[in-house]
Amino acid sequence: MCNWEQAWLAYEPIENQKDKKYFESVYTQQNGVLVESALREIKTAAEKLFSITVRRGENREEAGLILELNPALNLGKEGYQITEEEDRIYIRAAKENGLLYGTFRLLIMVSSRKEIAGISIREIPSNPVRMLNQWDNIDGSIERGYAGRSFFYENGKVCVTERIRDYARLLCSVGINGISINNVNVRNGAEWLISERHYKELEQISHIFAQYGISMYLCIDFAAPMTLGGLSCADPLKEEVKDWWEKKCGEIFGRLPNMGGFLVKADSEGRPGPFAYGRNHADGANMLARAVKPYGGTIIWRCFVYNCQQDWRDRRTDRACAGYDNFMPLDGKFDDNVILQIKNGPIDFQVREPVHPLFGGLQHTNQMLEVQIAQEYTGQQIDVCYLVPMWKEVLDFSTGCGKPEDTVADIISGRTFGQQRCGMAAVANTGRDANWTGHDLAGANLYGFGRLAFAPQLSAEEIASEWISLQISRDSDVNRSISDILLRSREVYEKYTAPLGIGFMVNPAHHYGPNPEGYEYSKWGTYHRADHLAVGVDRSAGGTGYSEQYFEKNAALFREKGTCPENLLLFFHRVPYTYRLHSGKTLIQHIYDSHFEGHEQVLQMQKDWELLEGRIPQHIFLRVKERFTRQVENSREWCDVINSFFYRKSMIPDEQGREIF
Ligand code: GCW
Repeated sequence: MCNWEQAWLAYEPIENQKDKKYFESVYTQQNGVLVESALREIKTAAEKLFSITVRRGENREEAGLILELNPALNLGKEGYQITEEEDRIYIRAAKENGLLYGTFRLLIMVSSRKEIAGISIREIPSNPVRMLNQWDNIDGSIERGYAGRSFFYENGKVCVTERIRDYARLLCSVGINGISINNVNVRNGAEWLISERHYKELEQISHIFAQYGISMYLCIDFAAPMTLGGLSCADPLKEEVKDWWEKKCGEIFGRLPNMGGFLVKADSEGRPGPFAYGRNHADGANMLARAVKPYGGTIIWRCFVYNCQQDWRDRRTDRACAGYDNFMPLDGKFDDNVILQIKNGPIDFQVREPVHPLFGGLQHTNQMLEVQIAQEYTGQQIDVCYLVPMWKEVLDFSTGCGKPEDTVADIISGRTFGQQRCGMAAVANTGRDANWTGHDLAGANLYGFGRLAFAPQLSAEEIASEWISLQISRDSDVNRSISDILLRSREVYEKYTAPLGIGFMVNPAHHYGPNPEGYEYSKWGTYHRADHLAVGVDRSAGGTGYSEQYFEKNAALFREKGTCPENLLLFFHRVPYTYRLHSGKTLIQHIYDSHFEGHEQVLQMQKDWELLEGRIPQHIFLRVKERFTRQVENSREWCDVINSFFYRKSMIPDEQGREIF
């Protein structure tokens, strides 16, 4: 018995056996590793769903399910088509990758009780790269991990376990095709992952992922030529450094044949990078890109670059501006096998931020959107916070970059500027907990990320409901109740935490719970500058100028208080407490009201959950119930601390006379 669950691939038995006929016998002429994985999955699923043993048929006439390659269908490498013809289901694709995705899609449809009789669907992924970033450390801890320790590492060693295969199945089933398996902060021994010490285990892991069409990436230490190679510098323009990386890459790609390339955090939060040698990010990234090029490798270079040694007294430097300032001048200077990975917002995965202005800004550079499934600033998998609606807002944002297809979804898919290497990446939320994600409902975020990266047009509702029926219950009333909780959860979280886009106000370091001045007098560049009259930083044209990094269409909205979307008001402006919002309420009254409301809505979600007892598996019921107890406490704390903080600053009483401390 393994000590982890199967999440959305549980394949709970189906009472209605009408689809059983398709699965009694399967026929395919293909026999590559991906089709072997598809056949194994069909066997596992049919056994659990229908209690039958699937036969691999000798001829297509007797089969209910047929997997065939058909390059003429223009489905690309990963697209597929599923149709029913004369009582048989056909999965067709141009490549085995598509057959595997089509197989998972079909199994998920059956398992979530969707109608498959008469099925006719055709899907091609919107984003070429759909990737997870593990922030797992080699000692077995996980940076911003909220679901137990790593299942990739333990005490400095790489672990090869069956759990990794199940992880690969889960990821593949939602269309993920890349994974970086170590933290972007490469330290405490992780530098040595690219050495003989770990190749044997890494090769086994990369082999497992290869069976599911998932390329493996490693995060590297930019200073590796020094740390590992004993050179005196890591200057990307020095011959000996280039030679070192060239040799190293020959070794790595020779030993790990399923390598996609490297993910690099450089000159960011203390990580080494090209700046030390007076070089820029393009110099650094291109040097590595040339070293991996002979093997078809890609360098994914993060844009999370800012001065984390700021002086809080300095009112001119604005962390929000840093990403754009650092990378815009380099547009067009990166090699073809470099992808810039850009966080969804300019600061850092807050519950509400504007979309990063590099989207649309960069027009001659491969780029990828980075989101965080791990809920570092959105409840840490203790508080429920369904993130798909937030990611959809980002994807749907129209950048105004002057092209007809100008949303973030268009740009990162390559439609807008014709890139081939682009897509979506996400910081994973998984660990050794039995349910993988700590909070059971956080499973919806992992599932949702994959689905959305493959098919961004799906709605948050559809994804939630599909996931609930796979992982919790197929009962439609239960589904509706849990969907309701998920769909309001982000708004509720936003209400009881930092108001109107101001961000942070969290406890330093671990980032859970309120601390309005936790980052106010520190070096991290995240200030709200609240005094007795007003709060917020003026980021408009007359302030730090951040609003001017957007194209005029958006800059025009953001730069004025009156047109700025209100949920971002305090991100862009310094606003007096007595300022009237569109609702007619003053800012201070809005803060009080939304915080009380947020906490009350958590109590309501808790009640709604308690009504599910007996209608869903008891272990899931109890685990989530325990999380709600903690969320209630957390939301109370946030509500009281934030309201008291603003009351004490402003001395303006609550119109409703509620207790504020
Ligand atoms: O917000 C910060 C996190 C760090 C993280 C960093 C990053 C991996 O608090 O833990 O480091 O973002 O994205 O690099």
